[in-house]
Amino acid sequence: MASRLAGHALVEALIAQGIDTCFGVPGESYLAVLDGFHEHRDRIRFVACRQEGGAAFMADAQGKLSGRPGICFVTRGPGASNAAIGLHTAFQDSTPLILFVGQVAGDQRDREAFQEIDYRQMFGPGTLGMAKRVEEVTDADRLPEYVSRAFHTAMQGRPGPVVIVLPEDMLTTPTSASILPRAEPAHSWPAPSALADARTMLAAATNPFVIVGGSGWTAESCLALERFVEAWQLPVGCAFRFQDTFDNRHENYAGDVGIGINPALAQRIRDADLILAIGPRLGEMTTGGYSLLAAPRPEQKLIHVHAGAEELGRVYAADLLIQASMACAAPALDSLAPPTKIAWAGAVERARGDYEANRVPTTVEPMDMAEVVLTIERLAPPETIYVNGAGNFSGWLHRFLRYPGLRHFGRTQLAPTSGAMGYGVPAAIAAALLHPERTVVNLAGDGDFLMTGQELATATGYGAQRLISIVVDNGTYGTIRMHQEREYPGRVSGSDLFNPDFVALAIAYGWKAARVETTDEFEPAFARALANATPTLIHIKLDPDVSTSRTTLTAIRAANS
Ligand SMILES: Cc1ncc(C[n+]2csc(CCOP(=O)(O)OP(=O)(O)O)c2C)c(N)n1
Repeated sequence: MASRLAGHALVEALIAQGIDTCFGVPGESYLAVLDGFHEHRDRIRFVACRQEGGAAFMADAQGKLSGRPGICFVTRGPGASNAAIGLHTAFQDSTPLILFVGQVAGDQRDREAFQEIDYRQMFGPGTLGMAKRVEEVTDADRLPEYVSRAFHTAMQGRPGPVVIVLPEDMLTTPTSASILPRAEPAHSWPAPSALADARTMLAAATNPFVIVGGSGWTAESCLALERFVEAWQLPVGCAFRFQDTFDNRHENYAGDVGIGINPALAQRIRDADLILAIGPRLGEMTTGGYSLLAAPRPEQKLIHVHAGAEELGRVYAADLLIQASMACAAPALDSLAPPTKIAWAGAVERARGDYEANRVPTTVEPMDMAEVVLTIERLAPPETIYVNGAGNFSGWLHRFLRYPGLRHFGRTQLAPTSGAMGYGVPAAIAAALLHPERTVVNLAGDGDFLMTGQELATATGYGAQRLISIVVDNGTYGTIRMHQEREYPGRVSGSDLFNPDFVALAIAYGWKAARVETTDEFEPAFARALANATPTLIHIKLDPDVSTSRTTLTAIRAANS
């Protein structure tokens, strides 16, 4: 292998891993890598973002959409600090991601040199940390080894983020190291005895319920899941922010198990005698604050299937733990023959009835967010990718949108389990840049949107198309206002927002834009946005009293008085 700068070798290693797009903000600490991107510009592109938080969110979206690590490059101290939110989001979402951080040169090390940080300290790794692995490459000849390890680590077991630290002088060192082959994640199959136990427990149940989610699903495994729950007549809920794992239009789908859960579904889960959790890590939002499933020992029997050994038994002392990757778990479950008589016959229809009833909106004047979401679903192409950040506005998507299920079009939901505001704009832009053939719709709150709104420039600069960002402007950090009205009625503090003219702002960034103040105005505005080649922002004015899809601030105050 001919000698070249280690910075160039790193870009070659990424190309060998099948990466054609990286996100980042440049820094003088990794100029040799940027030069490598120039060298190989016909095979890989570096998308220069406006803030590292946005770049890291974009890489998270890339990881979610591809199932392989999303790639983010940032400079030392300030850049890495900005990127932390994306790393944390990828950790809580179990998204494969690799964050490359430029670092001071080796001969400056440990002096608190310009922008120097100890990234092993900063990012973990730890069980509550921000990264699965943090490594610093000091030997240019071993760079390919570190890249290969990072890809395996990010994808295997419970997927997650890995940080690789790149000292400046290492990147400018010539190396003739060979690039290692593309990393494919190792899969684990359920042990036959565990599978037999699962069948015994399921067959003995009277009222079982399935919760699916987490990373590592493939179209084939989702199809196998569908066959399994059909054969066993099992109702299925999707874990928080993994609502696209199972087709929401399927008759076995019972709803999303997360914030703002359908009360009837919550009751169904409490009443179940067996919960079969396939893939989710059963976090706080999916378990209703560890109350639907009491931690550490739930009332219901629990079978927990997860790819990461470290995740099994971490919160719940389950009755049966099965370590398997989702690509293998679902086909294995699909091989289990159901009993001839199903004790819970009719449960699917009852659960589906509750789900359908929950999708019937109560009319709200003058702007009905439920109608907005139903209109989006009616008009948008079936393979549309839906994106949201964090805030009460996202509840309308969870309740009213029917995600197709990733067996049809891969992932159609990009949303942060971590509840990171600002996720939506950059994640949507990444989706649009990576999948120009698909429509991308981002629903954002006014608070959420402006955390990363400057990335609109990235969308324009890199020619994003079929991208629609809808800003729900209620002039407040509405979620916080809701909590304030509950806990400290009438004492509004720190939650009011001053907003710019969102339409003018979007136009300034080269987007098209429209303002909508009544429900009727939304459909034509959205239809025009779908027809636009350029990205389009739709600014929705919403009365701040309309707090969630279920309640108003007035009702919360009344309940308090
Ligand atoms: C990065 C970040 N900062 C703060 C919060 C706390 N937080 C959760 S929701 C919320 C308000 C969201 O406001 P907005 O986007 O306007 O949506 P709304 O709740 O009004 O629908 C805040 C501040 C958070 N989740 N993430």
